Amino acid sequence: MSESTAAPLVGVIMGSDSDFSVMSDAVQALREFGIPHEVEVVSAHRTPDKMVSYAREAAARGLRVIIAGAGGAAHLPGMVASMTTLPVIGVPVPLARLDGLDSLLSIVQMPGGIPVATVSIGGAKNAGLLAARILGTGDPELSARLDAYARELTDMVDEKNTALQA
Ligand code: RP5
Repeated sequence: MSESTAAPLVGVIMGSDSDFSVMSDAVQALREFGIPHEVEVVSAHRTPDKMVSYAREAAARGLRVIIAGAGGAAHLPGMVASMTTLPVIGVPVPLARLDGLDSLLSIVQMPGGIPVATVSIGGAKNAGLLAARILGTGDPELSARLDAYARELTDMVDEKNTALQA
């Protein structure tokens, strides 16, 4: 399956194009694993109708995971999670004020029943990798590549330890 022509499995959305410098790490991770994805600005506050239709139509369009990043009053991930049963991964985007703590607390403190898997402040890379792991549960070939990636990380630490001993 070609990443560029296949229907997207992961939707990467963000509250503003100003979030893309952070959210691009999620896109990069998805690219590395050849996972078909789409990227779009969807704002809970500036485009509320679009947010509703995006969330409600996502599963029927074939998306399997949504990664939603927002900063400040970061309502996007939680609102999207309230309108779909797809797994939603929230990325707290750090803004100039409050260093992203406001974004983190806005996303992580969801009421019981509406889960959002929240990564660290600015942790879009892990959001992409978590989406890959979710998809990997039903895709042995992708799962094997995730195993290989984990081994690469181990090898890198081993090499650094070898260098420290030299
Ligand atoms: C949030 O407001 C967005 O997710 C963004 O992090 C923040 C600021 O948006 P801009 O004013 O830069 O467009 O909704």
